[in-house]
Amino acid sequence: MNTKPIRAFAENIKLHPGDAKLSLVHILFAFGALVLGAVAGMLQGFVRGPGMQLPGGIGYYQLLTAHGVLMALVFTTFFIIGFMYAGSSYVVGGSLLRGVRKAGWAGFILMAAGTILTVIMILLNKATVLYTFYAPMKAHPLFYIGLTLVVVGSWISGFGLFGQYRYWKKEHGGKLSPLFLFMAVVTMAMWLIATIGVAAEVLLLLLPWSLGWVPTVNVMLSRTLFWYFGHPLVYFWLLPAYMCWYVIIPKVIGGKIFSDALARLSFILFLLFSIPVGFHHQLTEPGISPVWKFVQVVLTFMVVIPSLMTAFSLFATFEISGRAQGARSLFGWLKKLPWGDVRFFAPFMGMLIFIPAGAGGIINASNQMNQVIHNTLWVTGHFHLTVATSVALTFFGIAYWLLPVLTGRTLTKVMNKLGIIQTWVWTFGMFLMSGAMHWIGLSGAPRRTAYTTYDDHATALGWITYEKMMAFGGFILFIGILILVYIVLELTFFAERGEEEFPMGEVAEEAEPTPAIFERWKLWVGLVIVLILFAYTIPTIEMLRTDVPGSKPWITW
Ligand code: HAS
Repeated sequence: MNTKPIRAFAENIKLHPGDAKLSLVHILFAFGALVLGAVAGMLQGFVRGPGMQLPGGIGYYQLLTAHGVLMALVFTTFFIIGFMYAGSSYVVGGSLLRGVRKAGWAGFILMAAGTILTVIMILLNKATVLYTFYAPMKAHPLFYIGLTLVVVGSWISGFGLFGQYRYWKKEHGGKLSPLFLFMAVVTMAMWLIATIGVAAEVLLLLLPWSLGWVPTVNVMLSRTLFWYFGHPLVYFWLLPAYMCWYVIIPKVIGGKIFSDALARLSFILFLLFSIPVGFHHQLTEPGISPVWKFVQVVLTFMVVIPSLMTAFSLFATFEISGRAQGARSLFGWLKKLPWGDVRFFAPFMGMLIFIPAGAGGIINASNQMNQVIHNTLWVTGHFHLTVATSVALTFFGIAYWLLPVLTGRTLTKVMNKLGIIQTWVWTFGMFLMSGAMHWIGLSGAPRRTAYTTYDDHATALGWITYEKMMAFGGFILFIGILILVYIVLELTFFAERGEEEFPMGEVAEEAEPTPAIFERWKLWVGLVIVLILFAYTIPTIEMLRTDVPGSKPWITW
């Protein structure tokens, strides 16, 4: 059976003040984490140079841990949940159920408490284990407990969104759900299934070992559980950016969503294929048979497909909207895009950068080429393009209109202009930093390594110019953060009062109806479980059965 997507939302939907407040605290907390993480990031860039020392005995790896945890785990998770709660409230008419709002608050409090605990442990130098917290490096138990609270909090928020979705379906006699809400449910479902891996890692392996209850840890199994979670984690960052690209951007450019069905299909494909692929982060590790690595590499190439579908859909949206506005020539529609509107420009730069960033991902996933780039700065360059540019610029672009919506203010012309400058600064800084990382990564410069010239080895000496370029890029990015903070404060507390549009896109009249099968959750979740069992059961049994000695804890800092 096919069903018609929602073609238009009611005029002037205003968010319930409780929903606006809930979303606002998430977004502001996210930006607070971003600022702290950025300070750590800039400082660690500077210690990549001869004779550079950090004050107060702060270690490079301690900064790197703070930077990774605050940026990759805290900034993203809080922003994503804040955005999804606001958008879901809008598409259900402006008010979430009271129980859902309460779940949102409970989730926020747990996540905030967990973050504070985790950050305290890092600042006390008791958890310098980087954001991947690889065993056998051992952190203080409170670090793991803090991270557990963050995950449990996010589950509660996710259950809130599931509850809202179920209620909407019941109220509307099973009709096709709003696209935004559907996407939020897929994102949180993927997150829930993925975080079971990291919860198992922490609760069954790391915490008992860190508390001294067991003497050793199965390193291979702990890493495997981490990457079972770690790869879908990157799609947990990406999918909310895609929500903006699919649903928000069409409205901002004065067009319509090209195809509701295509958008839903791409999200379902992410749900299916983003989890059983963690081995592509472990291609060089022993203890996993090459057959299972190969299987997961094949599945990795499956997860590229929904991104290619997204690219197609975006080009179609841009072209159709440009032609509807009078563009005639082959590329004339490009001129019709609202280049002066930061709500479009910042996410657009994110999309543009995602073309080389995604190509880099495909290189990483190719078994042979992975042997060249694994554990080098190339990988650091890759994720600064994907998450720190494509995703981050999209989140900044969202914040520029969402903050005024939540605070009852407007995105003034001056702030819009400053946002465009901020986007250029960010893109330029990242171009320098990430470009240098990619380049020296290819000649073997290792990642996760403090500055060293390896006894003045000629190859390592050749990296120095690029390391300076990385530091300079990092400094420019910090300027980008300062501009961003100014805009965020202005839009939250000082900008002119007024009504800012919530740019929620509507589906094009000529789009095909959407097959109802996309909302058959038992089918999709069942298939996800089958794929996960297929990709992980035998290798996990091998890891448990082989006579692995296990490792005692190491504190390397
Ligand atoms: Fe990745 C490592 C493979 C995407 C993040 N990745 C990482 C790490 C992070 C990360 C954080 O296979 C390091 C983890 C660590 O600490 O060790 N990655 C991929 C592949 C993809 C990919 C195949 N990664 C991402 C995304 C991330 C992210 C997205 C964050 C958000 N990655 C890997 C592999 C490794 C890895 C290996 C391990 C390396 C190692 O050995 O350690 C794919 O999903 C990419 C598909 C993307 C595309 C691009 C589509 C383009 C679009 C834009 C359209 C543009 C438009 C603009 C419309 C095919 C959608 C219009 C333009 C006009 C001019 C009009």
